[in-house]
Parts: sequence; structure tokens; C-alpha cells
Amino acid sequence: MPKSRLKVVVTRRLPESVETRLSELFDVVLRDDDTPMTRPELSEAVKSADVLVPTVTDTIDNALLSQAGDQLRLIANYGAGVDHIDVATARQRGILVSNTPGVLTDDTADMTMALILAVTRRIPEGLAVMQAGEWQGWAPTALLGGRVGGRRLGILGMGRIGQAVARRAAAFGMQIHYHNRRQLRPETEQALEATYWASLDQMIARMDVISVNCPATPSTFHLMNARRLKLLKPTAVVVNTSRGEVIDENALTRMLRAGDIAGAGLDVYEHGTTVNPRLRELRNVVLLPHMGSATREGRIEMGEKVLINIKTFDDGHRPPDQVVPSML
Ligand code: 8YV
Repeated sequence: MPKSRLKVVVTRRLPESVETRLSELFDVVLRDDDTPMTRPELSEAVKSADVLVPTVTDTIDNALLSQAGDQLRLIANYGAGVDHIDVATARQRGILVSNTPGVLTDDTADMTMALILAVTRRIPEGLAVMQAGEWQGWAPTALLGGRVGGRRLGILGMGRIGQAVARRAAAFGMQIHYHNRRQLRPETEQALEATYWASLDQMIARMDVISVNCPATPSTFHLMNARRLKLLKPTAVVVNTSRGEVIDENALTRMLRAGDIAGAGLDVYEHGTTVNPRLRELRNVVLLPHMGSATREGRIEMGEKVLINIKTFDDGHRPPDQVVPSML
């Protein structure tokens, strides 16, 4: 007798090719419109699915997991970050969690460079002049930014994405510094020409640009708090393509308003879509709507990773991208 197909519930619209392949392999419930599931819908999903495919817009917490039926065996996250999933509770309940690492590294690193350049070279201000039809022609002192070459970049979190940022920034002539839970192996450090700082405080005080590339975990919450932000040079720029919770957004906003730091480029926010309105008013701040990994290629590759994780699990093996609490 053929074995019954896994019931897979997908919480958001995914690229068509990914949805098609999922439908070929599994008994899939796809979303009709591209809105996040409501809490009752999520609750229904965990009661009926063998495999749930959520994204960063779904909060899979203890309360939700306590409603899950025994049939829920795998949460195959569509995304690398798993801070929206209570991985420890899932594990206690015997539910595996997997993610999609690696395939969004380059795209996110590209966007980090885009933000560094946008802030330091004042790209949005130039764009605004052109869009308003206000350009009066070239002028020797108009819209002068700062040169990125020669600046010291401090990378907070030197995992895959941090290292990809380092390689790009080095090609732009930046000097690479980093703080990480663990120092990189000497050969990796040498290849990246990166200087390790065991003390985050000491690194922060000496950098021209800080790039946040660490995941959001209890130990990275407000790593850039008010006290640390005050250590930054007044000419420093802060860029975040990771998770908003790593920076105290209100403290950052106050410092930007007061001119205590030069600028910021943010792709992610502490309170999801609720962005501090004062940030939006600042000319030295470039805000993006969490689009660091938003490429067509990346989204398809994320889907392929989800497919492989589910298929491997269905074949009786551990998903290759299984996340366990000790990794966090
Ligand atoms: C994803 C991200 O697009 O993968 C991540 O952790 O932050 C994003 O770039 C998103 O998480 C999809 O769930």
C-alpha cells in the first residue's frame, strides 16, 4: 500500500514553482491571498498539519505550540532566522524545526553594502531631488557624502552573512573588524583580513560603520543598547539587515535626532512593521521594508531548501537544515 502523503500547510504565498513542486510531492494547503495567517488560522494549521511551513511573519510561540496536535512533526521554516519560533518548546514536544541557511547570504550581504553606500553617499537625497524635478545642475559642493574606502567597518556577528559582508566591504577598500561569540579560525580571519575584537565596547568606539549581522536571540537582544550606542563616534553610521531587536530603536532614534551619530540604514525594526515615526523624518536615515533577501533567485532557492528538508524528513531522515536550541 502506498504510504499516505504528508499534509503540509504553507502560511504565505511562495513563488509559483515552489508551490507547484510542493503540491506534486505532498498533500499541500496553500494560501489564497498573500496576507499573514491570523492567530486562529495558525492555530487551525498546527492542529491539522503534519508539516507547517511558516515565515518570519508568523509567531510560533509556546501558546501556539501547546495547541498543536500530535500529528505536527516538522516546522520547515521558509527563512534563515528562527527567532519567531520557540525552538526549545518545539523540541520538547518532539517537533523538529528546520530553516533555509546559505541561500540568502549573498543577497543580504549585497543589501548591507547598498545601505552602507546609500547612507554614506546620500543616495536617497539625490533621488528625492531628481524626483521633485529640483535639480539645478552639477555643483562642486552639492550633496557631498563620505568616501567608504578606508573606513573601518565593525561587523557584529561574523557568521555566513557577516563574512559575505566582509568580503564585499574589503573590495570597496574598507578595513574589516568584527565581534563574534567565537573568534574565527586564523585561516578564515586571514583570508578576510579581519581583526577580532573580544570587547564589543572597544570595537564600537573605534568604528566608522557598524553592521549588525547576528541573529536575534535572548543574548543579542539590545546588544546595541543606549549605553553602547553612546560609545559610537559622532561620525559613525549604523546598518542593520539582521533583526531589529538587536538595537534599542528608541535610543538609536534619539541619537540620530540629536546628531550624536551620523546616520543609519535599517532593513529591520524592533517592533515589526511599527517603525518609530521619528526615524522616518530623518534625512540621514535610509529605511527599507525588510527586503535584504528579496531576490527572485533567493526566494526560489529558499523554497528548494524547504522542499529538501521536508522530503528528507518524509524519507525517514533528519532534515539537513535542522535547527536545535543549542545552535541558538
Ligand atoms: C526572509 C530573513 O526573507 O531569512 C531570514 O531570516 O530575515 C528574511 O530575509 C524571511 O525571514 C522569510 O521568512
